[in-house]
Amino acid sequence: YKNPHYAAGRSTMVHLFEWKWDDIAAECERFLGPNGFGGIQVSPPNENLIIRAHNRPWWERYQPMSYRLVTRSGNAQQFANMVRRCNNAGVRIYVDAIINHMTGTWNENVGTAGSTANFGQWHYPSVPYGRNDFNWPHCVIQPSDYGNNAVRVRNCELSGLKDLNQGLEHVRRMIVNYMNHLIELGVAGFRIDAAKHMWPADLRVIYDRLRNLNTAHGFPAGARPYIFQEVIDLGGEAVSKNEYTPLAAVTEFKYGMELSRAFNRGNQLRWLENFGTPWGLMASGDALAFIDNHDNQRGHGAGGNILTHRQAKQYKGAIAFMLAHPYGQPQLMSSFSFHDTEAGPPQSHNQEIISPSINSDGTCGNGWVCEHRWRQIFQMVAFRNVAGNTQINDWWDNGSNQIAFCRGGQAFIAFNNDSWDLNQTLQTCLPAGRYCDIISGSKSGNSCTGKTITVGNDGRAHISLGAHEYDMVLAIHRGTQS
Ligand code: LM2
Ligand code: CA
Repeated sequence: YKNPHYAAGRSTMVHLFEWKWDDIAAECERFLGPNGFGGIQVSPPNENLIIRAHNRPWWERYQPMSYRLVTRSGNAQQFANMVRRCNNAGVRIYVDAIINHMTGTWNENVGTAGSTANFGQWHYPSVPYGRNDFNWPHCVIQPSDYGNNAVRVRNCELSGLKDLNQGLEHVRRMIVNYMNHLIELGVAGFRIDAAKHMWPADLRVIYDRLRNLNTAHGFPAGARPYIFQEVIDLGGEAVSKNEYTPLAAVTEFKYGMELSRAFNRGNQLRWLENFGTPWGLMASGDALAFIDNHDNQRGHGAGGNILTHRQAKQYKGAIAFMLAHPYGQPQLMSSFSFHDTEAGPPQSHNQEIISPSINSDGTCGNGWVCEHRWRQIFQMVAFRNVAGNTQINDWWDNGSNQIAFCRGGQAFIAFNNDSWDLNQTLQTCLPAGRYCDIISGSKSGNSCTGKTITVGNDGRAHISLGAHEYDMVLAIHRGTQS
């Protein structure tokens, strides 16, 4: 469950938060496929409660009404069509699976597929679930439970969301049927929402009942779904990420926290030389690595001082480090802009999601940030693909916030997060020639729109990164020789 089964030569996934299925299909064909992206985490495709009282907040999608594939992102046919088109473009789809709970109690009780429920009776007829399918007697997780009571963290309600009992055969069967339906449609795996709130032994039973990935969608015979379990573990809690790594991959929240701290100048970049397990991170092969996610970019989840698109220069620095460093399976965040932390995606008067528009320079409009289309980010996706399985070598630092390293003989990157300029002749490990920096510009025909780096016969090149430049990174690789 730890292999994402990307198409050959691909290595990075992006979370297209709240995107519609038709728009994702188009994005696979026009941008993600051609630019070497490996996969997409999509918002929950199953029916959720419509919450008009909060003007359709993003978090209504974390309140399941049933496993019918109808949401504001689209219907079952549109979902199936998206998966097929993305797989054809070489881009895999991973589903955010909400299997810990159903909705909370609300006055409104109609879902996005038209289902109704009786919250007071724990009755969800469209699954169906009834009172006996939930943990009983019901209780609500208290903040102190996280420190000392794993049973309550697993068996009580997460902020009032009705807590399913995954120990029961009927509940397991409903969840497995839902996930197997998605596998049949061609998805490559799942994010397991709120995994901390479910028993590892129950999850193991569910995972083991999943079918192999669909060979008609290009997966090898016998391939198991990629599963990354959402467990927020920054240390000191009753539930540990180590209980989940024996099952499948796990979200490594410490990763983005530490890189955000470093690129915020709360820690010197030179210390990143041994970034990984010495920092308390889980083993590389177990980790989904990311800077921000849909929760902590708006103060939900673990929160903390996480870098986002709003602090663009530092953020692009942290993302470049993530994509240049071999640790984990990296995931990018792609956001809509917001001021109100509850606000849902851009919507029309009748509360339909408004599609992103694509500007002539390739960036997005209509309220969508599309970090994945920023030149400094998507060209680093190609960098990671070119770097492949190489490790870090020829690490250089100035004893402070200027660092550089090679990925085998494939790629080279330098960072300057100091308040003075970087001007150094450094080993790039690349064959002699002229290379285009993919941060200040791109390769265009046989020339560069940004900096050109000349590598000598000894592999060395003069590298300059001014403290006040637009970006703090310089990156070249074998694919950018001009
Ligand atoms: C997750 N991971 O474990 C998601 O990443 C996170 O976004 C989800 O919370 C959470 N688990 C449940 O799936 C979000 C949001 C919460 C919101 C829930 C449910 O962060 O604030 O809670 O979705 O929509 C909302 C209200 C809360 C209310 C609750 C129950 O904010 O005040 O509690 O619904 O109706 C009474
Ligand atoms: Ca639970």
